[in-house]
Amino acid sequence: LRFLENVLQSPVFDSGAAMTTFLDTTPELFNIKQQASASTQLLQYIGDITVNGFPGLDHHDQKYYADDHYRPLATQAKKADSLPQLLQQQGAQAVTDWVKQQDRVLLTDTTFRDAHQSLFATRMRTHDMLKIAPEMAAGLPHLFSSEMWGGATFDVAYRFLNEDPWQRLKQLRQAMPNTLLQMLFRGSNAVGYQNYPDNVIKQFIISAADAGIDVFRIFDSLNWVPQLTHSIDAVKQTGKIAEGTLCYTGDILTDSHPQYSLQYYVDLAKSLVDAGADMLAIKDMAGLLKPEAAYRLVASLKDAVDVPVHLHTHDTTGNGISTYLRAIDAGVDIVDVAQSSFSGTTSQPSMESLYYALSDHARQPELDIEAAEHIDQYFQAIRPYYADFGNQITSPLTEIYRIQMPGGQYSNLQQQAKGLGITDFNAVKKMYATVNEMFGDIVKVTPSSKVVGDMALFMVQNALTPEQVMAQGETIDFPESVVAFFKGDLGQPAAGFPKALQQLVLKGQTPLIDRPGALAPAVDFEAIKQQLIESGLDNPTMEDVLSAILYPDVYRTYRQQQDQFGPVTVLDSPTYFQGMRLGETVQVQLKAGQSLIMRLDTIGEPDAQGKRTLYFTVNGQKRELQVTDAH
Ligand code: 3PY
Ligand code: ZN
Repeated sequence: LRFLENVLQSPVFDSGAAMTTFLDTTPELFNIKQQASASTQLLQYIGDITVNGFPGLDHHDQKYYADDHYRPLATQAKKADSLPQLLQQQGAQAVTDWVKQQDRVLLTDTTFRDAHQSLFATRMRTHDMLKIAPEMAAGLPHLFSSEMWGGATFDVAYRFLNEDPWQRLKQLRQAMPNTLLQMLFRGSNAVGYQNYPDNVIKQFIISAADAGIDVFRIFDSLNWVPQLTHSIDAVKQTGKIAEGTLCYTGDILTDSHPQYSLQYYVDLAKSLVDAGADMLAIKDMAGLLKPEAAYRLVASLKDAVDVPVHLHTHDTTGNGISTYLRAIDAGVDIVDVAQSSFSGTTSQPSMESLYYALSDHARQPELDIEAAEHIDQYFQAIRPYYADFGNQITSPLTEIYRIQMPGGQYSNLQQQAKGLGITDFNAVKKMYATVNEMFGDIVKVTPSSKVVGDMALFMVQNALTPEQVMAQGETIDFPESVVAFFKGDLGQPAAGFPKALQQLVLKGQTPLIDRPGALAPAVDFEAIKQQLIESGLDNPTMEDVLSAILYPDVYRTYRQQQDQFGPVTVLDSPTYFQGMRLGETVQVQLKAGQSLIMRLDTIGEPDAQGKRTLYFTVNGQKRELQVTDAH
């Protein structure tokens, strides 16, 4: 055993130099080789981040994080009598019947999905979720669901966190057996930004359901029902819960947006229920739904349809809790909240605040408030790890009532503007509202919101007014996303396309009037699988195939990074995002019973090629590696 330990820790062994004959004669040690090289890969990753900083962040001295003193409560997730079991044993209708019988309002916790998507560019790592998930499952047994997957979490996991999102889903499924797991599904775009053929959408739903999703919140970025029905159908075939979504835009309290009247939403709700939706969601992605509007909308929907109504808002405009209180008076069944430390502004309202706002109210949610507050202490402790990804919004932005920009888009667009050298973000915001009018007042949510944002940036950058666009449009080379939108690639807006602008943008191309997903040829999954095998992946799963279809480049880069950096998901977040400081010791658990204790001893000066040598001690053995200093 000692011999093996020595072999494992030997830098010669680890470098691979002594590997070939050793492994030829002892193939059963192959797993040990993987373990040994994992330490090299991790050191390489840590070395690179230590010297060069995390991609996209300013490189600064590593921060110190206070010891959080957070100690998880001893917990045991309740396995029986919970909603996942009800769903599994009796089906979706049994769950929705149960929801309708509840007098108290139910809660969905968005902390693992929308909250960090909207506050910290979707960067929360699975490592930080898994540490608290069992306590959430046990301490919050009355939740309707945890929204923990979908939206932007899928590509960000691969792109920036070196994580497999499917793995996250399976790990959380295991950690939260008594909680319904919910995802945000872009009806015809799945978790991507473009339309995909029907067989891809259907297979994605099947694979997500198999991996653990119970509730699919399905929306279309133009509220175009034909793009929702196919996904609703696919979810129903899996036996899971299909939540059909109305994206809320305009203002039903005024006649300033005549196409988005109360009647429009009621008609939309009826169409979604007719299409088979088990529940309805009102998705107020920008925080436009004012308290009185919430009351009228929820009351009208409850009159018009017989399925539970689930309300989602963002607190961007500052009135989230008031909106929920009025919706709760009108009979809304479920509302979306986040743990306090990840709530407010562009995120959802706070779970704990809502609980107290409903003190002495007949519909106060069933919640162990002290358990919730204890859980929130954990999120308080990890929030600083993500501060560098924050959107700098610290207070309500009431101008959003006019600009109508979704919570998750604000900071993205700010970054895009900066990247283009546009310093006056107020001009971009104003133009965003102008472009919305030029486009015929459309629903703005991923991906339609990106089209409006791209056009606003384009017009500000080129100092174009709407009049100039209309006068000079034939010679203007419009952004790609704008051309795709006017071609009908995202579907059809409620009031159709403004014809004159459409002609200028399309320059003779014929627009689609049918559903793009139905027209696109089916993807050959077997052929993609073969390509993955040829690219060196052993036994690709259907999940690998889907990821390769949705995000070919991102997925390829992820796999290259995996080969280079190995299992970085085992690192704690401060180490993952900022590397190590001199003299620091970090311990990681590679798997049960297998730890690495790593200390960074010295960082050498760059040589003539800009390479620095870093000296570590790993499990008592000296190690060194070279990192190119990119500065
Ligand atoms: C997403 O599509 O990711 C959203 O959160 C839209 O609001
Ligand atoms: Zn949202």
